Amino acid sequence: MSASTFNTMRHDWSLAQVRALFTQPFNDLLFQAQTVHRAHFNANRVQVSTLLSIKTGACPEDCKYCPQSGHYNTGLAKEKLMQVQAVLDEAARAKAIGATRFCMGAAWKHPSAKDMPYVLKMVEGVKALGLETCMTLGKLDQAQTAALADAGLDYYNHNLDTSPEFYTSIITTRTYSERLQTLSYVRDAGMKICSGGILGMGESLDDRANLLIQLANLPEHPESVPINMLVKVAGTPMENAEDIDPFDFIRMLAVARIMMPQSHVRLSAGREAMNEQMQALAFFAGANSIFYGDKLLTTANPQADKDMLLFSRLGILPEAHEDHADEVHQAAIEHALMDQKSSEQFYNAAV
Ligand code: SAM
Ligand code: DTB
Ligand code: SF4
Repeated sequence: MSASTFNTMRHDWSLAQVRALFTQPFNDLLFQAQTVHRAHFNANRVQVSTLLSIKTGACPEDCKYCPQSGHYNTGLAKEKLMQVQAVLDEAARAKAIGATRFCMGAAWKHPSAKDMPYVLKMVEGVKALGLETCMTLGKLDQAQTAALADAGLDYYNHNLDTSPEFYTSIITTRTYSERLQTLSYVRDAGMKICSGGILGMGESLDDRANLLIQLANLPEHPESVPINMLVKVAGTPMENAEDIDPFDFIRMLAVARIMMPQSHVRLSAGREAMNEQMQALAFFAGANSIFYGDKLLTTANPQADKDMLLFSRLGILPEAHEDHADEVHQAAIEHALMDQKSSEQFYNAAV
């Protein structure tokens, strides 16, 4: 491996090059990914974000993986846009358990003019709590993007989800180029981009490679790259999708880390179906962000205490944020450890 393997920010990846990354022996890939990771990050820090669904269900889009699509009957109770104060209460709770970023998601095709003022108040309020702010509201126009940036939104999450080639088998109500347009508005407005995809929808290795090529070949890499493992929800067309080989999922994280060396790669949805060993391997492959808190948007996520305990056993500390002292994280870890103290003997690498 040359020095340029570790330090160059490339935007010209070819399919052949990315296939070669994916298909090398597992240990070679992980070694390369971990080496790149260490050149850019503290390998023992993981960023923690908490998710909240601020508007749930009855979405007009037809994303085949999604429990919130109005096209499928998943038994999900639909809810209106939450009250601003209720969102701020949840954000304060997330901060108290050690999250540094609060991500608010809405099951919309795009925000409406009537909803925008409330959404902007949520951004301002969450920011005032000293948390980083992230929203995922669907497609944006330029004026909405500018308004969110003015309100202080740090990150906008808008996933490409899969390769351009496979995309039309998954979603027909929004085009790939509309997604790229929204990302370009977000970048132009000066916000950070969070964009990634989902594995386990029946995509090929080339689809995974082409998704990463789309992301890495953007003029600037997304600062945050969520890699989700499909959460199979009954009632969606993907409820019986075949399980992905866990090693192939780890390979995806490792290749994302190598292609976007300075981005946070998030081990996102699907952790409920992963054991601790797999999650540890994911961190070794260069994943350095998780969704933290008992719920994703509508489905379950590992208990916060369980995550802190895993961090502690691995000697990982949550990544600090300028407004967020390490003491908050330490308190969350100690709380998790106290719960375990009398019941188990374990090796705590963090103390
Ligand atoms: N409605 C907005 C949109 O799609 O742009 C924002 C919310 S949407 C739920 C955000 C992302 O969640 C999707 O792009 C998809 O990547 C992810 N997601 C949704 N359902 C999922 C599932 N069952 N498993 C894994 N990821 C999922
Ligand atoms: C992302 O990439 N994953 C998150 C977030 N961005 C918005 C959403 C995961 C949703 C999983 C299914 C659910 O809980 O509804
Ligand atoms: Fe709607 Fe987003 Fe779900 Fe697609 S992923 S159905 S746009 S909530």
